[in-house]
Amino acid sequence: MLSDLKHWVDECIALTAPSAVHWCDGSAGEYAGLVETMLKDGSLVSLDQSRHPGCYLHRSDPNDVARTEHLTFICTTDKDDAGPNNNWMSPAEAKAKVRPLFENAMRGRTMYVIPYLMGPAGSPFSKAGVEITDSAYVAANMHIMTRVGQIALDRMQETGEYVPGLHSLGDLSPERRFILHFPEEKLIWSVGSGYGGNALLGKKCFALRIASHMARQQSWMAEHMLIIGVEQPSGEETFIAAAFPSASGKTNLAMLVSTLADQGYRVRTVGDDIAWMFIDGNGQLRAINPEAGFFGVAPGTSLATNPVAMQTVDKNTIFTNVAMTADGNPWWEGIGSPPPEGMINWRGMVWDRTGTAAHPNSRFTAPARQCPSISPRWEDPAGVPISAIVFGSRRSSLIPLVYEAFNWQHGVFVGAGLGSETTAAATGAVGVVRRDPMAMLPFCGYNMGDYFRHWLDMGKRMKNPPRIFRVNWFLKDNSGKFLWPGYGENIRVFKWILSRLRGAGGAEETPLGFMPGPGDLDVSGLTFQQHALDQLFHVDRDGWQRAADGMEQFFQPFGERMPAEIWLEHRAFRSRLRHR
Ligand code: GTP
Ligand code: SPV
Ligand code: MN
Repeated sequence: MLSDLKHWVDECIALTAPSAVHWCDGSAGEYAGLVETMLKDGSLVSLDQSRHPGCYLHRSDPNDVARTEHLTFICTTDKDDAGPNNNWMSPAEAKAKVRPLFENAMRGRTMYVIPYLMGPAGSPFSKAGVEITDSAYVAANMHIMTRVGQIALDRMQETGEYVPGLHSLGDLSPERRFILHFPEEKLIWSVGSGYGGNALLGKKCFALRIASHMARQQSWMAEHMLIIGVEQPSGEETFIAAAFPSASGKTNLAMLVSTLADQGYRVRTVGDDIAWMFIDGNGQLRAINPEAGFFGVAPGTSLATNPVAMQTVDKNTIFTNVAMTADGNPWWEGIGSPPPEGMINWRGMVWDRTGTAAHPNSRFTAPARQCPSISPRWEDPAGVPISAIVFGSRRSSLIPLVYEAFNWQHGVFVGAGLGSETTAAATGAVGVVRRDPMAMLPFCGYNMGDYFRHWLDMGKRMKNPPRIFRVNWFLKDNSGKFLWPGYGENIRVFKWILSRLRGAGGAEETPLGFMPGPGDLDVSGLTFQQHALDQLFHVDRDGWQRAADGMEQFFQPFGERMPAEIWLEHRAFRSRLRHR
């Protein structure tokens, strides 16, 4: 196995011609060396070490600040296997086109070879990858986001398997940027970007796109989901997985500080972005967090909205594209303090107060183990049992605060029809509603018709499939203000969800699903106008018919690959909207 790895690395050396090769061992000393290298070459700036020990700022190229979905490809032999949800090139065409961009790309640069493990040590569900990169920033981030070194080599030796990923910054030009996935040979090529999901290949490329393809073949699931444990007054802990599109609330929900703590409701963090889920011998769905850190959105994070994240990023954190105060502290819009004089913006220039000081997609990379709400079970090799799946998204109108699907098949339809307003996490327009099934549109490594089929099949293989819920924290009133306070108050919605799981929670049947009736949602202590509550649970039948049109338009191109069950649910939904 390791000779196979050596062979691939030698090939990459011949192709990219680095001036030095460094095999990463994942040690603290190695991380310190990476930081030192970057401080010297200016790609990291040291923040105030007395207030933020071990914290640094990286400013990426202004053309390289978010995932670039239009430059991301699934390269399968048959175009239909990638599906209408993906950009496609044949493997041969992709390699012919992109290989020249790797030729001598590392000349004068150090090549880092990073063996990494996705998932906890000792878990049968964890998987190894190797990323080759010419970016010290990527290597340092991989140290935080994954488990690097011998632990990964051991796994490769045991299983004879790893997912290779070749990455080069290239010249950072979007004209010569490609993020390529070869699911048939489980290979990743990424060139021309040093940012987040484009460059940290363990994350979206492996743990979602390649892993989703493997998961379908091997009957498990790789999903864009957070994982939390919710404790209720009895002391019992219920684990829930929740899918929200990029920059739409996963990290915040994963770190929720309950406003109902005095009633005994509390949340613990297992993961904030990705869930790998498996059916155990008893037919129970279980989830692990394949990551070891958080790559979270900075703007909007404050002591009021997410105190847990604020504490998590106090130390040992790499900030990317945030602003910096004159005294060397990180700053972003929504941090909770007014912008001080002399601020340096994310471009590294004195901020003249035009535009935002921090980039809207500025982020922090922090180790999960230093998160105050981290669950004692976050590295449980057996994973945690999942009792409910929640789909959420960012919609300023139409979608009520919460409802429950009638059953698994209906829930799969609810997830498949998910629409969300686009965010700054990917380049392109922001605030445009698009279909983003299961929050996986940018991340499903194969035809989504087959993906819906896989969801339906997985439900049949489980003894008690998790109940499925839909939430929306982002409804706005006519003046553009959020109707729901969100953040820590979202625990109220989870209190209702838990009561539904126990068979105790009241609900009314609506065309959408089961919704809390009057008095079923605990809003005690919140100052709410009745009409605001009415809006949070309003079912706009005409608006939903138009949404059903949008789903139809999205589903149609999948043709034969679209499961009949989804169309059946679609017709039943339309009919409920007309009649009930
Ligand atoms: P990715 O890391 O891109 O996958 O995003 P994410 O889903 O983890 O999103 P995150 O939790 O970082 O939230 C993104 C933005 O939504 C932040 O600016 C938050 O402040 C905001 N947000 C999160 N939860 C809520 C909420 O309950 N209400 C409102 N109004 N805003 C929220
Ligand atoms: C997302 O966009 O969903 C992220 C950030 O979690 S990135 O790693 O850049 O994909
Ligand atoms: Mn994400």
